[in-house]
Amino acid sequence: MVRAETATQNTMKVRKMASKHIIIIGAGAAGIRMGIQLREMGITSFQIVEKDDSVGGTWRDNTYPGVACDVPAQYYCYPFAPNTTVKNTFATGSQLWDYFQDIATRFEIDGHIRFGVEVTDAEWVAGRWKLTTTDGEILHADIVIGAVGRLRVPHYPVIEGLDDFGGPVVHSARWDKNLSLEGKRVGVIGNGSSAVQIISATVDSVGHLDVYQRTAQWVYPWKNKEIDPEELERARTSDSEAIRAYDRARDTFRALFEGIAAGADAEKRNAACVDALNSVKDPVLRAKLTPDYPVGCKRLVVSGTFYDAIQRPNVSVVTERIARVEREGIRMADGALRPLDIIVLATGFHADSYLRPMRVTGEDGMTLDDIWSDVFLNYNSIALPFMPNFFMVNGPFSPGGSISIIEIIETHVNYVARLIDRVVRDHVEIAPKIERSEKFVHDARERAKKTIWYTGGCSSWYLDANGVPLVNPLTSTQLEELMRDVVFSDFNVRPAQVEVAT
Ligand code: NA7
Repeated sequence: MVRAETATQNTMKVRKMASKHIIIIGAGAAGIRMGIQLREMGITSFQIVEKDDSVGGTWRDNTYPGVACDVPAQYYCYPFAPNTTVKNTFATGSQLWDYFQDIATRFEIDGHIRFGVEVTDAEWVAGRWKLTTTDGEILHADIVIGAVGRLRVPHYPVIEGLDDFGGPVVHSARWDKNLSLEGKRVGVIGNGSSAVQIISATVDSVGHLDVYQRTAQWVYPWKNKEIDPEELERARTSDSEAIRAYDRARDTFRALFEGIAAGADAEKRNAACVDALNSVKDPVLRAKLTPDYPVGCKRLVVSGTFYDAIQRPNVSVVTERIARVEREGIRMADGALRPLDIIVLATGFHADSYLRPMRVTGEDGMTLDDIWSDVFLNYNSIALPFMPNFFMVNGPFSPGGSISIIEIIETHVNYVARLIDRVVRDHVEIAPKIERSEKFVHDARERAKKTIWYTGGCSSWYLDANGVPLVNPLTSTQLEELMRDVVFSDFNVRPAQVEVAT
């Protein structure tokens, strides 16, 4: 096993840490990674509270047919714990769920987790955080880390009559494992990454598939190939080979997608998408599937199977506007009724939820809603003004879309670890200065306005209510650069109000 690199190797420096209690909210990829980091720092006085009954976050929640990660498996893993078990380019959702469960056990995180504990409120009271759970339990912590994930809260479309439908209605992120699509007339609303995976995985077994497409999507045709078994074996038996495999997969991914936001290196990427689209033989269908915005404006869908699936005779791409849902099916704006047995809502997530619906109240009674009423004020996506000793992983203006989320988590966790080190070592309270937070947000927004996400003229989950990206168009190298050094002068640092327990 490759050892985790940590920001704080010197355990002498952190001798007071046992006296600080830390609560991490969420046992997904970010929460587990934060726990590993704390243990590496010699901190064991932490607890991870998880609302559900197992670890794994998004890979526990998303169990729809065909669910897979479209970042190569050899790269979508912690760099110190390479995934050497997945045999194909892309891991399935359940393989990733297994991976994170295994990590939690191997790195002795399991014992720190309390399952079935959902935090509704976090309040800063006299120098400590007071957390309230859905059960009314009160928890106290000196430091809190929100590791709640990003695409977490499902977006349910507002469509008249949806509740009146005679059959099952299921959201892609809340799949019913007992639901069989075999031989059924299935309507999939949406055609993003989740829908495309569902369509490819179910086209052979459903009776008929209606794909209700509001906006055509670009699809990058990356085939899910088997990894050379000899290469896999080498990675399994040698740490250095495993790291090499990780590096190769990372470099391939970066070369393909890292330039998307800036519109860089677009020629090959665009040509691959256009070629894939041109594999659609029927000109009418091809026209329906042709986007009217540039490649990369929306999060690029990755699929080596979609165009084959969508051309099957039992699939209809429906572009007419949905008027309402009725007991028998979906009524279109042109008056036609499309009879259905099952409706699948592959309609995405509220990508701007972040910590919410949890309520957070910091100094001077300032709430999360107060500081996020205009823009999502925060510092480096990991800290919030007015919220001392409260940190986030993957907060607003984190990069995304064309970087592996695991790599972002790695960088954020290392940064947060250095703040925690300071809090514990010097027994202080620490929160970012308002003006430095404003500068971070201003810079991120201005940078984002130069990207294809903004200039491309499409709508997507990248954008806030004003149409400005909430996603930071940083490459992984730029993110590392931004977060290499903790600039403590950007923070208000003052002695802790609470005595150090000895
Ligand atoms: P996405 O990418 O947000 O896609 C949601 C899809 O649902 C998209 O095609 C939307 O159309 C469609 N949608 C949403 N609301 C409606 C309504 N009311 N009517 C019709 N169609 C609707 O979510 P995914 O779950 O596929 O993927 C999320 C991310 O997960 C993905 O980007 C990867 O990073 C992994 P629209 O394009 O808005 O017209």
